[in-house]
Amino acid sequence: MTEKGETVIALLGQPNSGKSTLFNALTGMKQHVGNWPGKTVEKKEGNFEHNGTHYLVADLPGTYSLSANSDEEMITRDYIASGKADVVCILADSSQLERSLYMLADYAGITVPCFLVLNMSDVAEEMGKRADAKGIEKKLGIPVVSFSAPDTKSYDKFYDALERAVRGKTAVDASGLFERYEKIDAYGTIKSLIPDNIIRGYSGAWLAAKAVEGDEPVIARIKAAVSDEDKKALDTAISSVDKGVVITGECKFGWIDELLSDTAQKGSSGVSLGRFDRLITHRIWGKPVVVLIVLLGLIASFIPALPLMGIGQLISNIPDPLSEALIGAGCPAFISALLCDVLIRSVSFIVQMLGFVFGVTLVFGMLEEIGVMARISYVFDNTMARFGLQGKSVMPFLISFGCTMGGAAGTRVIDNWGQKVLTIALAWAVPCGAAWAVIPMLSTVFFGAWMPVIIAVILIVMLLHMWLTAKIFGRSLVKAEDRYGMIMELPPYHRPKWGALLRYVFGRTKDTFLRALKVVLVVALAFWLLSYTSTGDITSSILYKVGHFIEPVTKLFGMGWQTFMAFIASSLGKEGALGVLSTIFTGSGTISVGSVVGGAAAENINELLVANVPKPEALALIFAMTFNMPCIVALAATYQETHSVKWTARIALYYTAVALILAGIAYRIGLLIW
Ligand SMILES: Nc1nc2c(ncn2[C@@H]2O[C@H](COP(=O)(O)OP(=O)(O)OP(=O)(O)O)[C@@H](O)[C@H]2O)c(=O)[nH]1
Ligand SMILES: [Mg+2]
Repeated sequence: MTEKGETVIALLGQPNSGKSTLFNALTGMKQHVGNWPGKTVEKKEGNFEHNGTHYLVADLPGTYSLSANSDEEMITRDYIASGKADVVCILADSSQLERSLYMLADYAGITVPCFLVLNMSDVAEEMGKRADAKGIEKKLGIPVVSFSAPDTKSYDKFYDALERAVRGKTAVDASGLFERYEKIDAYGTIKSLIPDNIIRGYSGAWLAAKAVEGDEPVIARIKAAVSDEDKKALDTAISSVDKGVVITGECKFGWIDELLSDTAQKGSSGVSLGRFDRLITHRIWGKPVVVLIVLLGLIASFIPALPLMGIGQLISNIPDPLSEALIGAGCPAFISALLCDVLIRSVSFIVQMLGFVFGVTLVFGMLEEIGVMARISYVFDNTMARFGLQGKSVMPFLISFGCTMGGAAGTRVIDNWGQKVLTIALAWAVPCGAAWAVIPMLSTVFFGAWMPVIIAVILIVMLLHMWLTAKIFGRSLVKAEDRYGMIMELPPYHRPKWGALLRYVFGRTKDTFLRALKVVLVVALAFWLLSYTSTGDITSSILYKVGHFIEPVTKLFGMGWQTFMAFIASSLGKEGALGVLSTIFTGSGTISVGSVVGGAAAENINELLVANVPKPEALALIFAMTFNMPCIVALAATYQETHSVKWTARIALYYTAVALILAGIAYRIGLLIW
């Protein structure tokens, strides 16, 4: 119970059992959900109310058991021992019940009240598997529900089980399991040496089983509570056990089998290798097929972009007539320029890019939900090992297509610090959601139908960049003996849940819109102010003076001062570049350099850009922006995950330098073409 009187529920379950899906449905929050294990890496809390009771629910990182193998498992165990949770909701995946009930077996002996949710009942049903929740409930003595977390209509069952568990303070009846433990020689001795209640919520039976498994933190706690003599007896008993984890594991699986013997139908086998799995795990065809899927996915992402690009272009036609009308109506030039040149043009840009964000999130969200992303990571496990990384590193890369910050945070499942830093360093090279919004749009503006070619080249450069970065940093970060692959398990396929997926995609698009609006407006406003002069002569503005001063240097990288300013702004967030472009190149009003540079009577911002920025320079800008550091937030996340100022700064400087070099190369190639 919290100070505010909320009842606290902890969600416990193996990775990918649906904890975050349940959490989101209960709280209305937006935790990352996807069909691969290890998404939630940090405890998240949220609130909800039901029948007048206020609840606080904690979404814990998924763990396979409650042993002390990893940070996540320790977080989970400590949370339960902290006494914060009034009730623990244990989730199991009904489509692979035998395996996923292992968590329940490992929980047995903990006295914090609990209930069991047999999630993914729809997936199980499709496989012909059926579990008798009532029968299991009778055997376990705790409330058991069988349901499907994305199906919000079926939540009555869930709330009912929750209330019964809280009211009845229900604990698992695991006598059958303990009987099996009793047959282990050392177990009885160890259990008799453990005083009562040394860790809140953990029974002597649970602690003894963990001690048999050789669980160091538990053994240390027991030793701290007993006499020297008992300590010696304990050591003798523990050292007499060989492969304790295997022995208790057999007890747990035996108990689960017995539990399910007359309460569950097995159905077809769980994770069978489908035709698709055989294809992508093929020695020769696997990788090309996977690369093709990603490329097709990207191309498909552009389809929803087209209508929004059209709308954005229409919006960009508003400022000119509007500012004329405003000035005609006696509105001060400053205000009219602020409204038309900063606000409306920024919105026009943002609407044009949102279509891409929507498309990429939808297509890749769907692939992730189905389980394709997990398979991609599986296919590249060996390749990753060659770069000194783990198969687990692939997911942060793929997440980085959406958001580099998410990618950096996702590296928390990588237990080796050097591999983690290297993964983040490489993830920076992956163009993020904001880049996918800005780059295709600018490429279309400048190069029309050639946009897909530019995107393809960017993807190839990205791979080369990652390869080079791994070569440069890999040696000092990852020792040769750590260069092994670590295969991620293949989750069963899921049919995408369209409702939840669309909610997620619209949510993401909305978040991006708001973020972009903020970044673009702030940057546009700042640069507009810097370029504002009362006389209307841009050459006397601060921006122009600074720009001209540095231009000899920026020219080396193929960029004039205006585009270079856009590059600088893109370090804050890729959308920032749009803010700069829209301010510096706007055609109306007094502050325009558009007419100064190009003299073109252009109608909207896109035409102004084309009139004022030569194609080679545009290409330079596109490469500079794409491979620039992703954004300020990604920089902060990198520091947070690496805990190293040195490495964060090193990566940031390296990326800035590489971006500029790539821009210089792109410019020179552009000169040869145009
Ligand atoms: N068909 C179906 N899919 C589900 C159900 N519950 C969850 N999912 C899907 O299963 C996948 C895993 O769900 P998550 O909620 O992310 O699982 P989690 O337990 O939080 O996973 P980690 O954070 O990685 O430990 C997602 O693709 C969900 O959309 C269900 O009842 N039926
Ligand atoms: Mg989760």
